[in-house]
Amino acid sequence: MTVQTIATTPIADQKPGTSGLRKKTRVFMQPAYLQNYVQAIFDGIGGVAGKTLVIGGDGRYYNDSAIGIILRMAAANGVARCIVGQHGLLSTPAASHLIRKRCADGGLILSASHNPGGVDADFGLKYNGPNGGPATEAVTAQIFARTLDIASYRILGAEPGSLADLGESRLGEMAVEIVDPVADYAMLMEELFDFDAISGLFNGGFRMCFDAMHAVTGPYAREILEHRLGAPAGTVINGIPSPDFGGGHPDPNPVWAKTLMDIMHGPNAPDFGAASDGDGDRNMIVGAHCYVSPSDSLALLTDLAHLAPGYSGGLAGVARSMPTSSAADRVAEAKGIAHFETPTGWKFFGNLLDAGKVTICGEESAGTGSDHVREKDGLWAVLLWLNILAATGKSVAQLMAEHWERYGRNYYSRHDYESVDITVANALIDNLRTRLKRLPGQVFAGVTISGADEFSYDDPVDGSISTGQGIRIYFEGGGRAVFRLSGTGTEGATLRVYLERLETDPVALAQDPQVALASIIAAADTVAEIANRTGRTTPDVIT
Ligand code: G16
Repeated sequence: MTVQTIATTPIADQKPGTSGLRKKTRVFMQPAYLQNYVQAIFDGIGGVAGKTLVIGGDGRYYNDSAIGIILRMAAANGVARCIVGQHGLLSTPAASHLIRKRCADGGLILSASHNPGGVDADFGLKYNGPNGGPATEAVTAQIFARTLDIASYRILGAEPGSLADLGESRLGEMAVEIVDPVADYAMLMEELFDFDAISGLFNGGFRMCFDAMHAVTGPYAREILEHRLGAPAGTVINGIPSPDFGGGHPDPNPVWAKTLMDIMHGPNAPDFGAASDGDGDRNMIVGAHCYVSPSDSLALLTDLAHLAPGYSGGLAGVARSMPTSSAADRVAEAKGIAHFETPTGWKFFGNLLDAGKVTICGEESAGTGSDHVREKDGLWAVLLWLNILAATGKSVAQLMAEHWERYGRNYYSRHDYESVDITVANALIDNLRTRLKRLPGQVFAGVTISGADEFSYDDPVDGSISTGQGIRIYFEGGGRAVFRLSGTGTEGATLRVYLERLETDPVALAQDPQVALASIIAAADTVAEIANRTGRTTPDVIT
């Protein structure tokens, strides 16, 4: 079997975003596009000769073909072993777990997460390091630098075997091990949670609906919820992964998971609802007639995680991304544990988790996870909620009402303006940036600004500094608006506006967040000149 060295030239747009490289599928399918990026990863991490890599993806269109190319390139670059999920499937948290469990040197995860799949939709690839977590900023920078001076890539002149057959085969000198994508992950969940107590819930008639959104979590949720925990068949809906996610948008939020929201707000609603995204790392939690925002979910899990066996010793600390509400901070303060505020991107939690400074992390973008892996983990969050529901015997609505009574409620919402012209979006952010110092004291839509800055993060573990991580505007009365551009989109720019206000008045804890935040929303729109600059008067997505 011959190793071919193919001459190539740099491709300009291969700068990774918040979580790896995400582009239109047809862009990835262009000659040499994937190959250049894979070779840049291999070179950027210092070569892969003799190493073990975990490979898998969310099953979207082009997943199998891309894995075939990656395997041939891994073999040609001297990789000793590739551990691959059967049919090319691995959820992101399961891949993170496999890297850690098998002491692999890293992994390649093929996913564009919550973005739609299909030949005319999105594709993505990210590299995770030996700790199982997304590449740090430093490693990402090395990979990107390599994309800019790449001159050739190496590929084996032979096709790999079927991804369907469990077991080991060889591709050139390299071992290819096809593994059950679910088994190890399910075992880990059994170690962390009280499966007997959760089974007891289901045996007692507790009803749940889990929407796998035609994505990778389907097989995991069916095995764990229906087979191991005894939830009735049909508890998992949309449970078979499809290359275009059933034509849907596998983003677990009230807009894209509307089917589930309708079920949970309809007559005879189940006790508990949940959804996960394309690659299984995000989660949405909803009780009967009670949606739980990701920020509130993080706060509640921080408060009550000790009820699950895996966390019975308490938490070392909690970390949240800056745009996430500060609800979890108040829980941490009450418990006397550390809390950290990081930039958007799970990669920023890795050092804190590795150093044992935090046990639980979470983001407003529907991500929650713990030190059991180095990725956010959708099903983990669902199981922790189930464990808490079983341990307390309370409903989701009851738990949230009690939480808000004790800690106050951070009304929270994110407004997304999608496919905005990139120049316009950059100008909007630049304009805010240049006005930051002058904003305090100014009044917008009747609300006075009390402070404004741009978030910058000093990593307390490795001392690295990440600047330009979002514009923060604070309002008198305690409200906050954050402005940043998404790093995961593939079309134009997505402007994200994160809105928050703490309410502690016990009689004002049950409002619609859009109503409770109305003055902050108006002030944020006005100060950033959103309508004037983008021509948009309403956001495309409100969560
Ligand atoms: C990724 C990152 C998350 C981030 C989210 C949104 O999630 O892993 O840390 O919060 O993107 O990022 P942005 O606001 O830049 O679009 P995922 O689930 O897409 O991998």
